[in-house]
Amino acid sequence: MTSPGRNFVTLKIETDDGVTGLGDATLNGRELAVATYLSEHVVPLLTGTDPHRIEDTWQSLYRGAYWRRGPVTMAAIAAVDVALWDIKAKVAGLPLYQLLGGKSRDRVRTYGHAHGSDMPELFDSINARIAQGYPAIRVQTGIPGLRKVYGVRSTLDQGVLPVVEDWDSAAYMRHVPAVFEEVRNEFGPRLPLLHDVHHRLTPIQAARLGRDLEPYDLFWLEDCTPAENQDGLRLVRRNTTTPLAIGEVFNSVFDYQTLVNEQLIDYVRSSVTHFGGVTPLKKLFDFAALHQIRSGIHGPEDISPVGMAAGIHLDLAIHNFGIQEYSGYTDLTHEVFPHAFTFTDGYLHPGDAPGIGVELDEQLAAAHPYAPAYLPVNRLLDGTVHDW
Ligand code: EZ4
Ligand code: CO
Repeated sequence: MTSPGRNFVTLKIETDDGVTGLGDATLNGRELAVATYLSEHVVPLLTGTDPHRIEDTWQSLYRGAYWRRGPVTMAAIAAVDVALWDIKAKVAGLPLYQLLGGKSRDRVRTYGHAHGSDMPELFDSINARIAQGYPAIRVQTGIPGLRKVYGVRSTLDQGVLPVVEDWDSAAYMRHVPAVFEEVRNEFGPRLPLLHDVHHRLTPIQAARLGRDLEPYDLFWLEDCTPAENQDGLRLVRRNTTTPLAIGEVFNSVFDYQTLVNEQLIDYVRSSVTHFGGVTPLKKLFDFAALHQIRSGIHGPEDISPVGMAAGIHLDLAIHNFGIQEYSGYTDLTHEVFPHAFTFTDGYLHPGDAPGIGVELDEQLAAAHPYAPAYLPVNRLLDGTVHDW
């Protein structure tokens, strides 16, 4: 575990030939649970096994535990899976994307984050992202009467207890369409715009918001409602043509079954790190492709450069790539995880180093130890706990 700005959990597997592979097991706010799951329950099972049997290892960790799915289990399995793909690709002398079928495109389109408590601050933030070359931008905004721009957390917001934020869905729904109207008026029709609702609306509210945002031609509306109720998305889908993206908190293909089979969404948001690795995420993307659904891998700064790199290899290789979220990292994080992937003019490339192309500076990592940090907790204005 290391905290060069925020906490990351990294697994290193070494073969008896001396080849090493890295995997990301970071679960924001619950890091110690995954680290313990790995050290106490997974590492002893791996010692002495064949590192080339990736599918078999995945199945034995998933089925063999008896207790299936769940973010802790799947982040732990993901770390093993990615480390084994890293090893296999290094032994082959190829960048991982070559083992996934080779490149389907030359570079990987990303979107960046813009947010502001008011319009001038938001416009400055969008302009800063455009100046960095981002070809698409997620727009989040302050809501009059609420204290903070929601769904946005500062990198250094570490503390022993979660910060409490406030929320009012009605005020949000009144305000957001007007913000997008002003953003379109200022930046024109061509800039792809995204927006993250962060699971805060009911299906009927989400349907209404999607409809109200149609004139502003969003690239996607994300996590419009808590989607463990997959059936609820039927109501949203029937009532709006705004494209929908869901899945950053999902950890299994079964979380998507209705959403994909009935084509209720347009983008699947899972990351390598929280979905059990490259092996199951490739299967999800192939399943999604049957229904004209594309990828939109979750790429916040709480996925380590190891998990990010594994995702970029997939982005380059799969046919039904949509977009990759990328918010960058602190300078120190780049130093702790020296990497072959590049970010140039808003586009990522995994690089051509053998494996996934990320190393770990263990000395520097150790100099920045784990520090407890939590995501905020959200409450309605009367004090009721709400989704964050
Ligand atoms: O709040 O990853 O789309 N991106 C997001 C993220 C999440 C964090 C939670 O750990 O919603 O920024
Ligand atoms: Co999100």
